[in-house]
Amino acid sequence: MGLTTQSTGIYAFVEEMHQDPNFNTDAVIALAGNPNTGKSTVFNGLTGLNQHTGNWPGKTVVLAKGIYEHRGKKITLVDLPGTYSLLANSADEQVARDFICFGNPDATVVVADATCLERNLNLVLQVMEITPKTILCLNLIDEAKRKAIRIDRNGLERLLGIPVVPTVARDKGGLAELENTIHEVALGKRQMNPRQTIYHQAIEEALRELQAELEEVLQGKLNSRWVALRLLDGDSSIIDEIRRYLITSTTQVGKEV
Ligand SMILES: Nc1nc2c(ncn2[C@@H]2O[C@H](COP(=O)(O)OP(=O)(O)O)[C@@H](O)[C@H]2O)c(=O)[nH]1
Ligand SMILES: [Mg+2]
Repeated sequence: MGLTTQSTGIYAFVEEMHQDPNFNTDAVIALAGNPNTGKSTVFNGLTGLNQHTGNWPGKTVVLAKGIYEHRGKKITLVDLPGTYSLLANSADEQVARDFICFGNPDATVVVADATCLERNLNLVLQVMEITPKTILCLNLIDEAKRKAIRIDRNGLERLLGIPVVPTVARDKGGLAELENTIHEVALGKRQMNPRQTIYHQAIEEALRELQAELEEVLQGKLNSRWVALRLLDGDSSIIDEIRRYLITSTTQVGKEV
């Protein structure tokens, strides 16, 4: 099956969301993370019963979106399928990737398991490569404590250059701070400066050349470094998706927030 935008229904989903007369939101937030990190617990903790579950158009991927209010702003959360990577080897990964890349979220929260941070950071770094508006929700802090794992939150924030919020989602611990952080990042009240992954010198040189050319074509619609990396990867599914996005984005996807 061709891995196309139509098959994942990204535009159908985003359009449907914005055209819904009841949809009245100030920011859309993507919730990503490895399976079993507590994503749905965070999602339920923030949105309560104010949510809707359905299948991603054209796929058997389950997707939930929900709304909550914070400091007078309506925030929409989209609970993406659990994924270990965004390199799109499966329908789940593709949906998560497409929403983060092409769905125009105002921020992306990556929920990570604090007991195995190293494995979870792979996805965090991939998301940071796509969007500077990335927040790390360090969940299962209670389990980490039980295993005598201590995480230097400030050190991690410094190293990654993104906000890090420790949570115990099952007890709603830290969710108030997560709401504040989402608000600041999504509404542009916090300066973001994510650390970039630096590749081998030859790759960095190729990236510089490609980026210079891409800037003109992309006109700020997509992150040029990320697109250049995908071109170097030669990942045809994402290249098709980027092409489709650039054609359709001018006519179809308009942000109304
Ligand atoms: N101990 C502990 N368990 C949690 C926490 N957050 C979620 N869980 C549990 O972890 C399991 C997976 O959570 P879920 O939200 O379904 O994860 P998802 O697959 O990422 O959506 C469930 O049994 C939750 O009750 C937490 O902060 N601490
Ligand atoms: Mg879940």
